[in-house]
Amino acid sequence: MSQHSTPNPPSLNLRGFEIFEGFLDVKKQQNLLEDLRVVVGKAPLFTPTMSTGRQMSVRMTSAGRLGWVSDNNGHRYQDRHPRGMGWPDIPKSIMEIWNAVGAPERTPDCCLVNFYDEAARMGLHQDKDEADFSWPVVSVSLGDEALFRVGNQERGGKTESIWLRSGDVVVMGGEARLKFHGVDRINSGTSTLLPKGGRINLTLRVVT
Ligand SMILES: O=C(O)CCC(=O)C(=O)O
Ligand SMILES: [Mn+2]
Repeated sequence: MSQHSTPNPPSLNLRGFEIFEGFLDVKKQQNLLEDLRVVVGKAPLFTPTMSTGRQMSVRMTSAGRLGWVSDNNGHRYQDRHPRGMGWPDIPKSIMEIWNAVGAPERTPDCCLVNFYDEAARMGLHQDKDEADFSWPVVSVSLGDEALFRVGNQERGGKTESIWLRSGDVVVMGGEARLKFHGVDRINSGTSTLLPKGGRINLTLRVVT
């Protein structure tokens, strides 16, 4: 297929996290945003609750066969939005990213869509709700830049951080797949992609 013939641009490696800076040009970012508006129109953003009972500061929704939810019953993937509708299909524009840097031989089950306003953050965590950690998670950043922190396979120890900007793509695979990661903060006003500011992060995941 044609997507295999295009070599990927050079990437940075931070503890196994493969970072493709500027992977998406502005036109592609705008197209993605248009496709995401359709997704959010069908499956509105909601505020998840953590197992501690506290609300998360990010709002989220999903596309794909399965979506990630977190409420008083814990966190899991399920085939319905909390309001009962099915999740919309993963847009082609997003699948192209997966096929270029992820694992084109397998279709991801979920595209988690996180929206960060200027006060939102995401604590250090591992992505462990999936059945097979040999598949990578592919992350796409849009909008304001975010301080992305990466740690180790176990909680604790030294961490390092890097600013992720609009159009950057991160592949969390191999030794990075189970490493702790999170978002310390958003640097608001650093991108004009989203008219009202903020940041969108997409993560593509093979779940089953
Ligand atoms: O927003 C990000 O860059 C990371 C998001 C993330 O780790 C997650 O949704 O599990
Ligand atoms: Mn994660």
